[in-house]
Amino acid sequence: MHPSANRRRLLALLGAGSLPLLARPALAVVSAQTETAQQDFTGPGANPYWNSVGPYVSYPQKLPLIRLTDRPIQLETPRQYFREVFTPNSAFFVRYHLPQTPNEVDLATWRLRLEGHFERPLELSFEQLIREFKPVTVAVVNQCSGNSRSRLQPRVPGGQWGNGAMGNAQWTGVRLQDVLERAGISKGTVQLQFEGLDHGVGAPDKPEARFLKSVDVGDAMLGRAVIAYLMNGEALPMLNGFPVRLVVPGKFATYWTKHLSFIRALTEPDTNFWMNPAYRIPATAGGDTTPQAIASGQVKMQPIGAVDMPVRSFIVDPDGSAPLVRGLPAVIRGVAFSGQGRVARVEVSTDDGRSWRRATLGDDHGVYSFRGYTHVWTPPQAGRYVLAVRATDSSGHTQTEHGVWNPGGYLWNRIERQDVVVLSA
Ligand SMILES: Nc1nc2c(c(=O)[nH]1)N[C@H]1C(S)=C(S)[C@@H](COP(=O)(O)O)O[C@H]1N2
Ligand SMILES: [Mo]
Repeated sequence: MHPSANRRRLLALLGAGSLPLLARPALAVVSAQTETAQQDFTGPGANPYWNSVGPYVSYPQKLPLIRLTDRPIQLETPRQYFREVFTPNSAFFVRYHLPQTPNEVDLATWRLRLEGHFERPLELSFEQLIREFKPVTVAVVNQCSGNSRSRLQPRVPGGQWGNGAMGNAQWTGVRLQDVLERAGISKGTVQLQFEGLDHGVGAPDKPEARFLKSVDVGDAMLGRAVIAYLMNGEALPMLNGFPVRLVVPGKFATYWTKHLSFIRALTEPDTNFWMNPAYRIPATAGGDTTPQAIASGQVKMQPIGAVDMPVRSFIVDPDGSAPLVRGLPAVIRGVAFSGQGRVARVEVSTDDGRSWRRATLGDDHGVYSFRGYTHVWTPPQAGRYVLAVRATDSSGHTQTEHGVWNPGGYLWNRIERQDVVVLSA
């Protein structure tokens, strides 16, 4: 909608009597931008839209989600599904790199293959995975490295995600370590490579053909990883990796191989496109750099798997779509998480980050899960307010006003904001 149309509607809602308040509100922090209506653009700006802009499209086993691209399939989860701490399977985001993704998998013939430099190369059926290994369940956030990429300034190429390229689920499966022990990693193995059933066109050594991710054998992430066959207590949706996927607590989703069917023990480091140059971040504090530094060619890069996901928090309600009322309590709520430790504290601001109040945390579902929070706020005056939220994790990391920049558009975790209008009763 055109900004001035939005503004007219807003003025109609406020009524003529409130006009002076809108122009000069007592408490609200109003900049030249925020006094006009919300911008109808997802990208950088004072307070961009929460989700990306795109059509709502239904795919098999999915509610209408926001489509970024169709080949490969990329679907973003709309904001309202984060009212729950566990993201419904039917609303869980979808991200692929390759256009040909499986529509069905025959469990009678499907096998998880451990091949390459193992002492006892293995083939495991779905039934063997379920019956022969001890099941574990973990609550873990799956977040795309490029979640919120549309916020970066200057903008970078890649999927222009809003905040909905993430989700939290209870994952049930078997420890990767238990399966690896059965095969026995031979001496001289340097990395393990993971591959699913999706593929593309062209020669098999081209990035368009296969999505391959590898991890050093000594990497601690392998010890935490789970091969999941249930998601929130049900079979995985096809688009989220049926029949099994890798779950890597604390790490970005690029390592969470869907339809996991091949685990390869490699004697040489994997140099394929998806390891290098793709999914690399500057080896700087917070993965932060500048376009100038990148242009100079002096920035050392490393795989994004070298870091754990930074702490983030989100405002789910209020979402700015309806006014609040002066003197009536409103619940500010959302979710927070960190790959670097437990969520220790969530604070809410109703004055654009000038002062902060501690929010009440919801149930603790585990270190790597979303943690819900609520804060009841009774707006004292009519006007326009800017809400903000910031989380701190148990290792002392906290969100700041700084927006990270790197050429891949990864690691965004700036303090989130939401504009709200308060009417007099
Ligand atoms: N087989 C396969 N697994 C994959 C990918 C892929 O393209 N193919 N993409 C990865 C990336 S980058 C992301 S963000 C997550 C997305 O998981 P989801 O589609 O279940 O939300 O899957 C990961 N696992
Ligand atoms: Mo991703």
